[in-house]
Amino acid sequence: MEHCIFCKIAAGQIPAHVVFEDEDLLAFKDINPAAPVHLLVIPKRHLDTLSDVGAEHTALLGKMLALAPRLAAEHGVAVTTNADGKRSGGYKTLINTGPNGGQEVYHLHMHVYGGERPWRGLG
Ligand code: DGP
Repeated sequence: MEHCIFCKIAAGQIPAHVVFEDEDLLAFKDINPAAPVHLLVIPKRHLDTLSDVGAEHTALLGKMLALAPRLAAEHGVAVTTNADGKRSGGYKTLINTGPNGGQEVYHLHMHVYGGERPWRGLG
């Protein structure tokens, strides 16, 4: 997509702090972080929104979601459990879809938020 900012990031035409890349996906730091860790996971191939996802994208969506725990571990926000069984850490995954979903960039992306709360606008 010619005017899509995330397509341009995926193509290396504008800079981003990339934290993961493979043949299908790119993950990079959000330019306006709302949490100490705020990453975006995108498919390299353009899809406007989650509403454009069909059965043929099931594996791609699975890859996006499965990347979250890896990114969380690499950025120090994985869920950990102590000897008493008490959990700490953790992160939030979020896909905004359409105007009422708060989507601003129309290239499908999943937010991964983590770190010390409170997070701006996220409770
Ligand atoms: P959303 O509201 O879900 O569409 O969130 C879009 C996010 O994209 C928002 O948190 C800011 C981020 N963003 C917008 N433009 C850029 C950019 O050029 N580079 C990076 N790294 N992030 C961007």
